[in-house]
Amino acid sequence: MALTTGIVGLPNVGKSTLFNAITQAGAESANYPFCTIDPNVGIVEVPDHRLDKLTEMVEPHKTVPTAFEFTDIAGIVEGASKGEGLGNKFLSHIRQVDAISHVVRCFQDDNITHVSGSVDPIRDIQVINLELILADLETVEKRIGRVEKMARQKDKEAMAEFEVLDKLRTAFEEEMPARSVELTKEQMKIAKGLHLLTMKPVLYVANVSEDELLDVSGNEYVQKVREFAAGEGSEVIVVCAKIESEIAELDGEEREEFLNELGIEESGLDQLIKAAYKLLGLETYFTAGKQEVRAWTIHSGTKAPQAAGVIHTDFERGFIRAEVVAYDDLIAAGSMSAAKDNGKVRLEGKEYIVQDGDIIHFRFNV
Ligand SMILES: Nc1nc2c(ncn2[C@@H]2O[C@H](COP(=O)(O)OP(=O)(O)O)[C@@H](O)[C@H]2O)c(=O)[nH]1
Ligand SMILES: [Mg+2]
Repeated sequence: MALTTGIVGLPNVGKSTLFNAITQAGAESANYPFCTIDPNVGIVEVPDHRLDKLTEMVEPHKTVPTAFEFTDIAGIVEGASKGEGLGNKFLSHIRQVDAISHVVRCFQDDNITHVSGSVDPIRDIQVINLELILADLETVEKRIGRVEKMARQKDKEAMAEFEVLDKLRTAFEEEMPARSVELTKEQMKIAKGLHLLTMKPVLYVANVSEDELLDVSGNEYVQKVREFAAGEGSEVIVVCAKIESEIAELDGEEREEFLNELGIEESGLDQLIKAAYKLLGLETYFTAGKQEVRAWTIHSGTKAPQAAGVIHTDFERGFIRAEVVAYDDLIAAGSMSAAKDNGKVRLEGKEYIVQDGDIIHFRFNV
């Protein structure tokens, strides 16, 4: 399961700088055979302090965090959906991602040209969003062309679909994204089938200057982005792409020291990764043995056999049961055997919904 977040934004807002920080911080790709090999794709490990704690407790030979991908998607400029700039190649790239990180320029730097001549994050956001909306409008209109006639002839399915398409079209004509449209569960299913760009969840990444990172209260651009995002129910995180690329070059203690010097607790990149993980509705469970302590990614609400399937399809096919202990219970007990003695290790079956932080041992038979 390779989950991908696409980095979008106007030219010169700091996408590649941020992306380079991502690849610098880079995960060891050998651990993630399912990930794409592509110069525009960076694999990141998801920071998780629980994994460190489990490693301390179990002392395994190897510790493997869970990971997902960021893709640097260049080429969106005003008119891009109509073929300006690199044209609409970016559309197919965005279609493939699960979520969008939208980088917005909130830094002043006269040496760095802004495509529209001035820093104005809301205008920038709207330029990008409009290109995506126009692309979606085209998708919806094409589809309407197919189902409208059938809907008029009172075909039940076509009528239901037409209703959804019409709602979406109205929203797009008002320059609103698909994710802002209220749909019932059934309608959502229909809408999902259209693979719309503006249905994907968005995280706004406000790129601020070096000297503002610690205290952004004076940065009115960031305030505006926050207000805008709140209006559509999206999250904002603040980074300084330039500093991120410096942080990413360091590791271990050096990195800690540099963060301390800067007076920040967590790098913007780590915040971005965590926010994107949450945005995608993802959770983590762990396996913990002497060979390996490892984090695995699932969608929240996943049942035990499917969670096992993330490790190997055989685990899902031959699933018998899961031995589960909650993270807090295991840490409180101090060891797996103590947790067992305390009755904290449960036997769960096929219908068990895996909880974030569960440590699981799967029993299977193939
Ligand atoms: N001062 C400053 N410059 C930055 C920052 N982030 C990016 N830049 C500069 O802006 C220019 C464009 O950045 P780039 O990442 O290539 O933008 P992209 O076109 O969105 O990929 C480069 O010269 C970067 O060094 C930042 O946080 N502060
Ligand atoms: Mg770039």
